[in-house]
Amino acid sequence: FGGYSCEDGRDVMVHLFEWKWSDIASNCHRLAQLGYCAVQVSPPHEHAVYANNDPPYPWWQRYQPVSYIVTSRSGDEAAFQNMVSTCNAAGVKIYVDTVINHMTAGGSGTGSAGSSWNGGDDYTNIGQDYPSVPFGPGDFNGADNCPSSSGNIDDYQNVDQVRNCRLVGLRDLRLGDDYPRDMVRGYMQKVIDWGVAGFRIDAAKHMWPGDLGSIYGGLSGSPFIYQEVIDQGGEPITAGEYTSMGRVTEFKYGLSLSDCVRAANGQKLAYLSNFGEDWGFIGGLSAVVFVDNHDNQRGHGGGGGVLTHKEPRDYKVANAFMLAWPYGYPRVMSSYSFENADAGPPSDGSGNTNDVQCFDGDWVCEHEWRQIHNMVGLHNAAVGEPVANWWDNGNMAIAFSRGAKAFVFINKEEFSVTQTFQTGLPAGEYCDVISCDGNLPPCTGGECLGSISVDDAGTATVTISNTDTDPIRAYHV
Ligand code: LAG
Ligand code: CA
Repeated sequence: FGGYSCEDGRDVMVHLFEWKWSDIASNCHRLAQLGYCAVQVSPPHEHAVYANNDPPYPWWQRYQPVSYIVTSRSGDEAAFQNMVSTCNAAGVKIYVDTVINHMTAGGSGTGSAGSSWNGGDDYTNIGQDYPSVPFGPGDFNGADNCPSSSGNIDDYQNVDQVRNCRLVGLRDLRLGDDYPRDMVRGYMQKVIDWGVAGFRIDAAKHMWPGDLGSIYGGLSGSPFIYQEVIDQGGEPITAGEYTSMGRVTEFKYGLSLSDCVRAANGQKLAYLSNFGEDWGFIGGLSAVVFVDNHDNQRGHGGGGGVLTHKEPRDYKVANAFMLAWPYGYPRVMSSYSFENADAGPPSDGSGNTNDVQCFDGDWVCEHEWRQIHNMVGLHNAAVGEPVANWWDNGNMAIAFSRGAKAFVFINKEEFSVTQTFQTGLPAGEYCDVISCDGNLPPCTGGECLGSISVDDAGTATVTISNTDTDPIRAYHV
């Protein structure tokens, strides 16, 4: 399940967080043009609806399943199927965010498809009822296998608690049993049969690897699987326990990269010369990497310390490095703006999500920033090429090539840096894709800084001032 197959020349996924299916469908041709391989979509299953929360309709209600009916805030089953077929026709894969560790919190209500739900008792498995699956009390982990007195996960050093007790009170499915496994497998197979290409497995750390292996093993259609395991060190459960079954999110990557870009916690850009396994990360061919995700950009899910769109200059540097560097399968985040960390997507007063309008002040659309999507182009042009011609000034200025296909220079010093580099590139003229719209002359658009000439020896002289809007230059064949 670790392999992903992209259309030729595309090798990056984008997370269109909280987008409606209709908006994704109408954007898929554009995403293909920008070089994206796949879209991670928000959870499509029926979810709890918290109209009376403050703020109402929080984003995290979608991480509380009510049933596996595909009707959510992003749209109904017909809209979902239309998105999948439209994107497949454009050569863009759909990856589903798959919430199978748990159902809702306590309380009761009506889900996004109109199903009733009841989270039952807070300490025991009395009263749990999800009739549209259906799940009842016997389908949840409980006092027999969850060793905490509250029924919740109180101690992340205790593996049985982490996997059998309730994550922030969410009713924890008994995935050691056949029936709950069959239900979640049925959901996954249903969307595979509609054309879905892969799954992000939410909260994988909270499920036993053997149970997940059993669920995946019953699927037909060879989906791509990547598992969310928040392993930032210091806990008994590690990302490596899951790599034999699929890829795994490498949470150390975005945190470490953000530190290097900010010169925080004793880090610096020069240290990135061996970024990857040497830093204690899982193998690059097992990793999904990202600067930030929907959780940690707002302080959830091991959050804090990562760069986000709220610090655009450094964020572009971090994304440029990620997309230029050959480690892991990169995921670009696409956000909406928020002040309150719980706030749902831009919507009307009844919680109906607005149509996406990039750059309208609500939808941030990082994946449409020239500096980011042009680096997706560089990433795709350099696939398979090793890092070469590494240069650094011992501190906050670095440069490297990807074989003879691409060359990148970053200067986060407080002063201008001019350097004659071995670029690795064939002789010729190249546009800077950070500031220009294309990679070949005539160099136009954006804030285009013009072309560089690479001579017959492969060298070129490049300057980045500390006052440049973006302290990055990037060139590729
Ligand atoms: C994940 N990965 O393991 C998701 O990436 C993450 O976004 C999910 O949590 C989590 N696992 C469960 O699927 C999110 C929010 C939580 C939220 C939860 C359920 O980060 O804050 O909890 O979804 O909606 C919310 C409240 C909690 C409350 C809980 C139960 O924020 O305060 O205890 O609901 O009522
Ligand atoms: Ca669990």
